[in-house]
Amino acid sequence: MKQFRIAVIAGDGIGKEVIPIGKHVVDVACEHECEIEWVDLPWSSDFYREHGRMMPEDGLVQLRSFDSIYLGAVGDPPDVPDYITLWGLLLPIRKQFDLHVNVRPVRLMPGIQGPLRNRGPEDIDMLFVRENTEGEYAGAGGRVHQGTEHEVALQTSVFSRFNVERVVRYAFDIAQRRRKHLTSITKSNAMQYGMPFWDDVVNDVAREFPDVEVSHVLVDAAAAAMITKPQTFDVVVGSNLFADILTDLGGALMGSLGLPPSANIAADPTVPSLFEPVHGSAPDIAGQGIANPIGTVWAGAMMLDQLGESDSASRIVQAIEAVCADGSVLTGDLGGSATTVEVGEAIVSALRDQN
Ligand code: GGG
Repeated sequence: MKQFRIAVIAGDGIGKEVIPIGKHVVDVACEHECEIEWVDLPWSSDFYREHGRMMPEDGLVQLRSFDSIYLGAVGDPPDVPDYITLWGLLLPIRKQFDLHVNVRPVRLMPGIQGPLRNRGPEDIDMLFVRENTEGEYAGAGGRVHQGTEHEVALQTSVFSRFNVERVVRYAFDIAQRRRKHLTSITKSNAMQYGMPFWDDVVNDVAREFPDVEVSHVLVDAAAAAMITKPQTFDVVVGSNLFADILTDLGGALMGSLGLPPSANIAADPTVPSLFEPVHGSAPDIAGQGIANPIGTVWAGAMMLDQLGESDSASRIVQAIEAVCADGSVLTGDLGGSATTVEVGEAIVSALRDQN
């Protein structure tokens, strides 16, 4: 039986409530296939309050030895500023481990009432590939004359050919195995250096994939088209910030931001990849036991898939589909009244029903 060691960072807010559900579902899904040693790491805003940092000094060294990282959510505003929580934990992991792409499915699940009139699961089935280590999140910039009326802040986007090329190639490769259409998100009309460069790289890589049709769409137009003609999107590739924003819109199209998962994939397969729900810590509902655990459970399925346990991964996604289609055990964000734990139990029982 295969054995995996997984680092668990439940983090803040609802992360602490949804992660135990995800772990349990993953354990049940692969109970005859693999054995998982979960190692819980208390790295969070509470850890920051106690130690003045989001993770220990050797945190990244500790993480390196795991097969995967399973993360809930980070953020505890206004007590701890969001830039502290993100730059103290999630972003250093993405950068240090070269988690070059962030794969985010946007699917309307059968049985879920999305916000768009007359649109069903056949209309909303996209896969976002988000550039994940540079772009607008490169961390290049600074503040000068701080605290004076002459204060200036610079936040510089960074696009390197090496990185954009491999991210775009990753997206083309997936598009080739799906409906053979790739939408590249741009803003080359207003951002006259980085974005025409991005478009050039997409066009260069496109020559390796002649069977994949490519559309270049301005980010603002893409946001509108995701609402007015979502069926035109198959695989979508975008910069770090653009794809982050559009995938929150994607979560809304799915009916709730509690549903979408994400996989931060390491370029080097010997380095752990990181799996997390798209949503954040949701302080407004934290501690009430009502958070939707589906995004986290689905992220667990993406983790199993990346670890080579694709049957168990598919079974989890099927169980999620069954719970959504049934519709009787859903959390409040999806119009139901079930608790986080009850949705987890429903997914486990759907898994058991497959046997
Ligand atoms: N699920 C992890 C989490 O808390 N995400 C919220 C967030 O703000 N993430 C930043 C990002 O993905 O760029």
